[in-house]
Amino acid sequence: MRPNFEALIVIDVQNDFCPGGALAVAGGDAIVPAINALMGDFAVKVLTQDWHPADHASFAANHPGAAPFSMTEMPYGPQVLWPAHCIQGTHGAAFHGGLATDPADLIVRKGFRPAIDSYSAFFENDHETPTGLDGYLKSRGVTDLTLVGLATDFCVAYSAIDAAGLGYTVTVLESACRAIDLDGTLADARDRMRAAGVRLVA
Ligand code: VGL
Ligand code: ZN
Repeated sequence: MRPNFEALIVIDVQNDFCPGGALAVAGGDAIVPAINALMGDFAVKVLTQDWHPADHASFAANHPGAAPFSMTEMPYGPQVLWPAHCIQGTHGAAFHGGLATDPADLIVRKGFRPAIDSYSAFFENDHETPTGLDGYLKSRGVTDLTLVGLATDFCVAYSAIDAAGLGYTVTVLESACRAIDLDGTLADARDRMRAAGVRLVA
């Protein structure tokens, strides 16, 4: 068992990010057995859940004429317009059925404010509005994080970079992650993670 100062953060292992889902990540379901095994190793285990209202501003369908995967400008900066996904209470928003959710200490939902997307488990995309996860981890004395889940180049990378900025020692276990990889976003995210001091482990 790992020491109490280490936490496993499982990012967005939800049906919509798995094959057959609305924003499917290739091989998204293949990481589930490895994540379940890791849950047994860590004393502190947190799951995150992308959790959007149907009128969420990150959905292309809520921008007349906009194509999925096109870009728009939000008050907080550029934003990819996604196919509608992880709508609160739907099957797509539920965790993958094979994921061991019972061992989790905490489930953090994010992206529930209609006007702001939230890739990171720590801050929304305005980089200011906190989710509360930092306070939870610090109050439990956690200093070291291992991140796994979906998608490497969006929610995992944003979470890892924010975590490093908040002072955590951060490892991303890439074998237990899968990427969306829109036109080079994976290579870019790996560079940005490394530059932020995140340790990338195969
Ligand atoms: C994610 C795009 C939109 C993710 C969430 O979990 O990486 N990506 N919402
Ligand atoms: Zn989302």
